[in-house]
Amino acid sequence: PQTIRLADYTVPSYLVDNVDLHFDLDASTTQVTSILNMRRNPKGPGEDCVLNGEHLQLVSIKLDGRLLTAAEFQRSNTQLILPQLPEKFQLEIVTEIHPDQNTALEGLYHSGTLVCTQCEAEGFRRITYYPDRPDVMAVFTVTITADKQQWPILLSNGNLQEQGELEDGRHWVRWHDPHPKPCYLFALVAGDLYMQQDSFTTISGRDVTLQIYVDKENHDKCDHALMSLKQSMRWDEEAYGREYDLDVFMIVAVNDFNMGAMENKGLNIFNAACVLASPQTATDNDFYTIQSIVGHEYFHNWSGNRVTCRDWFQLSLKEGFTVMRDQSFSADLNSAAVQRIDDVDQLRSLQFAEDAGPMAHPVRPDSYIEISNFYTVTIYEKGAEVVRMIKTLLGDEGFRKGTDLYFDRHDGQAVTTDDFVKAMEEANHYDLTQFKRWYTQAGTPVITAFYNYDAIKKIFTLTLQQSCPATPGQTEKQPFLIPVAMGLLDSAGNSLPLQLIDEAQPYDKDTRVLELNESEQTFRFIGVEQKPIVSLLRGFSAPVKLLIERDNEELAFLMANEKDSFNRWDAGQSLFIQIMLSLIADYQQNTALQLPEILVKQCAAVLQDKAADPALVARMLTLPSENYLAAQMKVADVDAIHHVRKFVKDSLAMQLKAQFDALYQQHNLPNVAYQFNSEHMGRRSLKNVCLGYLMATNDPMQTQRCLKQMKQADNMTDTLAGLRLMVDQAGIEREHALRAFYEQWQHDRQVVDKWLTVQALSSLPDTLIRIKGLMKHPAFSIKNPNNVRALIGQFCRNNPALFHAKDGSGYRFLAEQILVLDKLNPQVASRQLGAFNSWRRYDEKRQQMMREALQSIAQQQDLSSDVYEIVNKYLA
Ligand code: HT7
Ligand code: ZN
Repeated sequence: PQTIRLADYTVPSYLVDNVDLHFDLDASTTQVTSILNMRRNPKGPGEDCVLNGEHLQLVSIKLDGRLLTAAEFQRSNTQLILPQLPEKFQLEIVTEIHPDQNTALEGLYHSGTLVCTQCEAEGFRRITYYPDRPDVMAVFTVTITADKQQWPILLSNGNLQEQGELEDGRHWVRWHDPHPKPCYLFALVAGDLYMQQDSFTTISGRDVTLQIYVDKENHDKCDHALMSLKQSMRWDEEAYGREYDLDVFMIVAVNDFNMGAMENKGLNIFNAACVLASPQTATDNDFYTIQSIVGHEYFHNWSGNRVTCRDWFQLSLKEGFTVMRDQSFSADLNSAAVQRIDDVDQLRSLQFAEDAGPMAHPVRPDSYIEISNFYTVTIYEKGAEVVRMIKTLLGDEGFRKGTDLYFDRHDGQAVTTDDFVKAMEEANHYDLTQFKRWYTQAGTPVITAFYNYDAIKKIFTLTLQQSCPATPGQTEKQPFLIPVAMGLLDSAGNSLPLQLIDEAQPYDKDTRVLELNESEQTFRFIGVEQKPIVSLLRGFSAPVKLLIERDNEELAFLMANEKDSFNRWDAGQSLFIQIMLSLIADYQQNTALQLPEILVKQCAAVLQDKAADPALVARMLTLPSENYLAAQMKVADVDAIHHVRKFVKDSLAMQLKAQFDALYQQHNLPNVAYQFNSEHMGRRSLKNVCLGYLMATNDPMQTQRCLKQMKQADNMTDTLAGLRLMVDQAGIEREHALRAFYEQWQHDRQVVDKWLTVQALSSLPDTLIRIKGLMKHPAFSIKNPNNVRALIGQFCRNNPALFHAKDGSGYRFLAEQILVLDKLNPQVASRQLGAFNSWRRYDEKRQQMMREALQSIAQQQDLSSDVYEIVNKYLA
């Protein structure tokens, strides 16, 4: 496979003004006729017109109405090259494709009884020959002809223009999208679906029809997505001044989908798991995720569709910015503090690991082999942090000025991250030259903080040093511009002044953003009346690791007194980690474990804080994951981590049993009907965290309570929380609970996936054997990405103690599955490889077994470019 480099980018040689697509739909052979009105790009580099095309059967090509002979073009497995073309011309290309054989789920494919498309990033080339690159934007008109009984609903982008009946039981529709778009935003759906409709009046008074299409049995699970869509449309008007621009906005739910959802213009296609929700079948987390994904895809209408990417190296231009937008949306609609904690938790567990591993890449990568491998947490989540830092530096108003300029200046264009930054700079007269290193340098910067207090001069001196570890292909890093939001606290937890030594006026806020732009910088604060406790990176103002020496008492103080709720939570997490790492060292030296009293005291205080938001309390009481603890160690000791984490949980449970019990009862409201709102979600999450601790006491009464909760619950959040806890206890009650759950929910795909996941995450030693058994169960299909992620993916990523079993069985299992998957669906196969990302951080024996597993994959002939790229980068 070939490496594609940003440095080799050239503008397209030919442009497409408009395209007329005709689909004669048939599940086994669909004929696609594409009429392209094209012209030479005066700025283009080449004479030949190169069209991409893969897995296509070419039927005919006409140039300005004349049928071309085979001698007049060249064709390979991936391209169609037409030499000697006039300045302006029309091409008519007829191809045949086979949706029912398409297990890769790219291009046009079958999912159950419907047919749909997925074109991002490079799927359109599996439909017809076309310049499949985002900087070729065209106006699309799409005509679909299909059997009416089989596919009564025929959808594509834009507005419905015409439709009609044909004699042979077929019908046709024509869709027109007036907004020029790259072909990755093309979509088509044909199915026999239920449709729920609503409407939205935009800020300028235009009525937009909203439609959600789902399998008929899911007719009662559309309300939440529809509500989320309306919330998103209003929010984008209010927060960014962006209005919707077509007569209709459609969402279709499909069961077989490689990712979460896709922002095709006017016709979003969603993984069914990211749309369908009812209290009985979806957890609070599902409801929350659906709201944020519906928002994310809708926000792409401006950040991605109206203004798109020039090339795929600019992917974060749309993804990072849109994630940042969806995070703000969720924060505005729910709890901003909880949103920030969850976002950062995810970033630190997943993106920091990517940045520290063999696939580390900048937010704007320099090269790739397979672009599908770059839909990463770095592009999405770190990309969002980069945009967020721009907002922090410019302030809310300045940022809005920048986005207004960006959208207005580049509407209808395909642009770069540099264009985005330039709009921010010009709208604010602010130089972001150094800041742009966040786009080009990979790796997680480390800030080390030192401080000193001069009690006589009342001066507090803070020294910050920054460095960034080497990453593949980048050994030396230049200093970043890092916004460090900070504050100073006195011994009672009150804010101290933040006036710097060279400033004439006192600083008037409790938090100030320091701009760290050198390898080392010192900040002197004057008028500090007592020795302060410094709080750094409030709200996690930059995606960095912070090293600051604090003893347990100082962390406990911050946990109790810090003003910023993110940093309060973070201090608690640091306290857990500091204590757990020290217990791990004890365990490794066979020293008896003893839980420090301060941790029990702090957790008790959190449990007793009547004024606190239950959602925050739930997060304060949640221990860092085994994976995150592993990432804090030089050599990850799987067994010690597992043992110590369990020891801490069990000990807290035993010592604070009465408090957990009281809080469980306070927040368990069996007679109150389910509501999706922050208050109720928070109460449920806290109650279920308490139940988790109570189950750790091994008291049979708690097992009964857990079973009772499952039985009485009117919602999936409480049912599943109970089942999750039950599967960790061997015995007849566990088997009974699992069987009853499956019997009740076997007809619901999303719930069955949850049933697979709870079993994949079980800590019982026979889990892998059971997983292999479940793979033969009628509920599981290796061709369905959701099934694969729910069972194989969850086991390999989130059950570290068993995936990293000493005998290497987890590693061999994953390698075998990847080889099977690669033949069916390369994108899903290469994603699963991610479980080996940190393989070099384990002990020698495990490293050797993981190397062997990776080599067994690398040695296979005919690997997809997806798996080839990842496995070779891991082994390099
Ligand atoms: N922009 C969408 C990306 C996507 C995708 C990429 C590769 C293969 C399949 C895919 N399905 C969707 C989703 C988003 O970020 O909004
Ligand atoms: Zn996106």
